[in-house]
Amino acid sequence: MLKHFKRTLVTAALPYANGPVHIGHLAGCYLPSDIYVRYLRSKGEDVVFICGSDEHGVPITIKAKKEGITPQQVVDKYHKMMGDAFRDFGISFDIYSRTSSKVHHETASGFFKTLYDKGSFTEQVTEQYYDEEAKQFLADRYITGECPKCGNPNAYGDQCESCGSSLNATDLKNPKSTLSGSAPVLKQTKNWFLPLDKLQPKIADYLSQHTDWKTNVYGQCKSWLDSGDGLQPRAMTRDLDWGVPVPVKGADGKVLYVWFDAPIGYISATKELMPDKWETYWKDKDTRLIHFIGKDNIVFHCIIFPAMLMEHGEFVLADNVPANEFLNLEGDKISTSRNWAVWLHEYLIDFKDQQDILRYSLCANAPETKDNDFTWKDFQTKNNSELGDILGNFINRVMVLTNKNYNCIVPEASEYTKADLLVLEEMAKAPDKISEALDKFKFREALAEMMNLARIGNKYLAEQEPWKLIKSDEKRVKTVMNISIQIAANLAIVCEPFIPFTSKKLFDLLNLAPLKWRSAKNTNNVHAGHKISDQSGILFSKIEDTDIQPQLDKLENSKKENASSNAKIEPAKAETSFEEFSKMDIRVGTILEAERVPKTDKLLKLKIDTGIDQRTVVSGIAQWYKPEDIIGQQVNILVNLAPRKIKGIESQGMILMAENALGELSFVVPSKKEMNNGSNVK
Ligand code: B3M
Ligand code: ZN
Repeated sequence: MLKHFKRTLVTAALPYANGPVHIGHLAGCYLPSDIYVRYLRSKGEDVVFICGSDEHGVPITIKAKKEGITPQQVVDKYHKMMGDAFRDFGISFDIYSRTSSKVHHETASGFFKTLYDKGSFTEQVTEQYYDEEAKQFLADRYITGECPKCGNPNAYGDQCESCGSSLNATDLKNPKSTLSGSAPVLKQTKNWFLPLDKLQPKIADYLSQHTDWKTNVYGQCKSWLDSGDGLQPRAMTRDLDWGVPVPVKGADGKVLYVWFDAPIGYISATKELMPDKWETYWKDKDTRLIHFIGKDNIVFHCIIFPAMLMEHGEFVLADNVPANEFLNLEGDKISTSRNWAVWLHEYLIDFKDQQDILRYSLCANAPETKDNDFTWKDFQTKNNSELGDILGNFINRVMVLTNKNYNCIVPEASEYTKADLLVLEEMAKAPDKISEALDKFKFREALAEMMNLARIGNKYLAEQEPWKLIKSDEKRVKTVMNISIQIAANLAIVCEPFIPFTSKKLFDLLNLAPLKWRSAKNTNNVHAGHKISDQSGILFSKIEDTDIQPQLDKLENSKKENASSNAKIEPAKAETSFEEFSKMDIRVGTILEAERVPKTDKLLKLKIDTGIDQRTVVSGIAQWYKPEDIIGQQVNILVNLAPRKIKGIESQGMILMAENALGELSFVVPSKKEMNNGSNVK
């Protein structure tokens, strides 16, 4: 049963400002939160939507090192880029703040101080990993090793992204510094710990009130609480120089753990947005707090942050944490470092003003209950067969018929037939069906219900055939068109949370000011006599194979680049002598004839002028060169290699080829043309 709250505070995970935004971010967290908030706004609820960049922590300093710039330059660059991408995709945050802001530093610092003064922390000198080469403690992502829980060999010092466990660096097996690659040493240092072990009963109690959470979220939380020794104390400070300084004596050179300060960023951003009213949103128990996140952030939002808030005592706790699973891309994990991603800013260059296609296809494929895959083929299908053929087609028919028959004036309906009453009833039911799904964070289902209304409209038109009836029963056509226009208007309302750009176009086509959710139950939002636009109603144009091929090519390139940059350069072979080398007789030659060796994929039979003679060589280059393209090609050929039979052909020598990491072959040729056949290579 949904409890009623006076207001809703929606947060979307603060993304690290260390790279541009990709479709995985959008599908996992920002799109569902935006849909939800737009829906609540449309219902006229009091809702605030908070986000911003997470600008602290090791992900930022690692990126700075990689790019050869300062952490501040990193966050300035990406904060702007990310904010722009979210805005361009219609992610309607009320504020997109950042954790390097003054308000945030003060808020996070103050929060820590409050807990410190209450005695919430235990001060402990522990042994932490230290990199002697880099002269630095190795917190969080500065250290990797084998996860003690699932065996993932690349777990971080604070978390395993494979199984979601939160870890302490000293839990890792075979730890390695990501700074120098060396094995770290242990060194003593003082930090402040949140005794999660002691707080476990309170946290367990909190979670037990939320058995209604998504099963993937509740299940994860439950398994931490129930596993082995239960929750463990966790350091809330770090020996690092980038972050919010620890505001107590004896903490020089230490900053707050990024997962301590980042969620407080939600509070700081609310403060910045509403300096006078923020407390109502965070402290009044009539606030419903909802965190939208990806699954790797569950432990921090469902256990650690609530524990911090409980210790503080003044704040409301999350009422729900609808975390999504991960989105893959063309069957492979999205990865920034491998450039295996669709970047939002790049998408908008190739698909200008087409945000809604991506919003639609990501929502239809949202990784709601399990990881899911985005493919360009599916993107094309979603556009062509759903947005275009169903929604677009319906709207276009409505616009064209109204323009043609009634000069854009909405005709009057007269008596309703059974079919009319039925369609009106179905139309009025649509918003509740969508609401029901959205209230449960079932975005895919909600989207399908939205599209279903367009289907209903299409079916109605197809059955009533106003284009035929116009000759025999003009009065009837008026009723049919009136009803169809009502469906179009209601579609404009209910599609707004999902595809807001299209909704806006639709209202413009209907020449209506945007209507709110409750109006979608009405069956007469557009009155007879109202003039709609005479513009074409084509909302979505076809996406051709040639439109998506460049995207697939881009990914193929990433794959190639990765293969070559990851390629192991073979170590040098054992030393040889000049005498040994001089035994090789290598000459410049020219290919005179070339043909495929039948029944093989790789082999070409070549006739080569070596300057000494003309001879036959069988060479494995057919994948890379067509016979007709290489007649006249100069080559280097080892002429004194003992003859060998290959596929029944005697091969008298060997062509020298360069081979790259992908196994691609290329001729090695003299760089000046004047090298006659027979010239020595030495
Ligand atoms: N920056 C992790 C992430 O970007 C982290 C989220 C913080 S939410 C308070 O996935
Ligand atoms: Zn693990």
